[in-house]
Order: sequence, then structure tokens, then C-alpha cells
Amino acid sequence: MSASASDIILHNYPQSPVAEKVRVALGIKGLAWHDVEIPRLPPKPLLTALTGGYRRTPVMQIGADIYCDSQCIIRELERRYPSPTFMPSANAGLLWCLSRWTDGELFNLGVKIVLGAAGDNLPADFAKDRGLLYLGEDWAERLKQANAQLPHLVAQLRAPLGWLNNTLSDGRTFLLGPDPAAIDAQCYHVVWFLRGRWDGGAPLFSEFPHLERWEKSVNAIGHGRSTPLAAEDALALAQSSDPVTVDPITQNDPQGLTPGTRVSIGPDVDSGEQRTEGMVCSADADTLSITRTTDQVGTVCVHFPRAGYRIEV
Ligand SMILES: N[C@@H](CCC(=O)N[C@@H](CS)C(=O)NCC(=O)O)C(=O)O
Repeated sequence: MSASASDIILHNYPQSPVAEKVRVALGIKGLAWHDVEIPRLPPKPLLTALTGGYRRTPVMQIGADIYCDSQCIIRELERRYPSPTFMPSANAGLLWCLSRWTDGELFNLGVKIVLGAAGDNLPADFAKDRGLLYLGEDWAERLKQANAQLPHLVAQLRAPLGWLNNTLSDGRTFLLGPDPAAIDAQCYHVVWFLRGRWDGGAPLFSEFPHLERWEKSVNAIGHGRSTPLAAEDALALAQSSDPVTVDPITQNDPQGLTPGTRVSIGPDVDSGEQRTEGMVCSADADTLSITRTTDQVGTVCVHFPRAGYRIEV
């Protein structure tokens, strides 16, 4: 199955909770997309050829535009496909603020519980890779702590689960009412992850009947319509496409970025991840877009969120 330059391609793997967030988001909008399955562990040469180094999951590609991070992906999906909206609410700004918590602290708590509960049962290469990404340099020590402090971590999770359950207790189908929103996908991915990968998930969630009903409603949204695509075909498509024009840079950039500035960017954590280098074509408060040219993929424009990412000039 081949793809065209305006098609959505998601580089992901089935077990990834952050990819599940985006798959549900694609379901909310009822979109068709191509599914490129990537490895769970580096090296991921066919992915990093497109991103310039960023190795996390998922990444969205549309022609020669590469969108890194679910925050950036959800924003771009809303821009290109505004209806039905991800924000059926007058409080879109507040919902973006809330998503910093779901995607940050709540997701990290889920990861600590899953890794901590698995303890010594994790394959060594997986433990080292994910340990560095989510727990930092001293991950081995922190993994032991997470294992020893599991009841404490569960207590941290139980409180917000109760808040969500209370919100849903008036019988609403989704968190904001009758229509699903980005915040449903952003909360759901953590619940999906914990239920699927932690023995304690099902017993804990059974305390929260409204949350479980909501989980079923989100699950029933589905993932839109996906068809498999070979990674090589996605690369060839990038090579034969041109990036879309993005609005030029706005004023007052706190880091003094202007079109043409050479920068590197990566997640703002000490995880030793390879950073992506390129030339700024646009930077506003939400998004940095940089261009890169290589023989393998031609010229691509790689888009990152500003929130949660560190840019170095
Ligand atoms: N802030 C990123 C987080 C992405 C993330 O950490 N994804 C996990 C998978 S759920 C990951 O990349 N794990 C390592 C990997 O897939 O190589 C986002 O929202 O997209």
C-alpha cells in the first residue's frame, strides 16, 4: 500500500502508551492513516533518518513534514482537521495546561509504577534504556526505590483517579461531556498503560466504576482507519515531497531565534538522548520548526513543541 504526500503516517509500535494517546486522537477525528511499525528499542535508523535524531514514540509524518511528540502531533491534527474539535469547550487554554500534567507527572508516575512493579523481571536492555529515559543517570538506584515504594506511588495515583471518577459520576460519557476531547486521550493513555502492563491495575481501577465506564467509551472510539506501510516507503515519500510552508517566525522570541539560526533540540531531561540539529524556519511560543537536508530523505521540516523541550543555539 503506498501513501501520498498529504496522508497521515504514524511511526509507532502497538505497546506504546503515548502512541495509544495519538491513535485514540486519530479515532476522535475519524481519520485514515498509515501505520509504520518501529522498533521498541534503538537503533531506529529509519525513524531517526526522518527526525534527525529524536527516537521517541510516536512520530507523525505528512509528506516531508515530521511532527515529534504527541503534543505537537495533536496540535497539528487540530490545525489540519479542525472538525470534530479536540477542544469541545470554552477552556482550551486550561486544557493545554492540564495536558502538561497528564503527559508529564501523571505519565511519569505510571512509568515508575510499571517499571517499579516489574523490578528485576525487566529485560536488561529494556530496563537500561527506559531507566535512562524516565529515571535519569542513577536509574538503577531509582528503579530499586520505585520497587520499594510501590504502595506510596499507588497512593499518588489513587488520588487523581478518584478526582476523574468524581467528574464522571454525573453520568457523562467523556470528561468534558457528550463529545470526546484531546483530554480524554491524554488521561486514557496512562490508564490503558497501567491496566495493560501492571498486575495491580485492574484491582485498583475496579474501585472507580465511573472511570471504568469512561474507559470503555474511550476504547469504543477506536483508532480511525489504519493501513500498514513499510518504513522504506515512508522515507521515499519524504524524499519525493516538499515540506509545507509554515508561518514565519514571530516577534519577541525569548531565545532570540530567527529564521536561519542553527539550533539543536531535544527533550528537556537528562536522558542522554541524541538531539536533532537543523536550521530554524519558524518558531513561536508553541512550536519550533527546523529544516534539515540529507541524501537519504532530501529536505524535511521537523516540528517540535517548545514546552518540555530544550533548544540550544
Ligand atoms: N513527550 C513525548 C513522550 C514520548 C515517549 O516517551 N514515548 C515512549 C513510548 S510510550 C518512548 O519514546 N519510549 C522509548 C521508545 O519508544 O524508544 C510525547 O508526548 O510524545
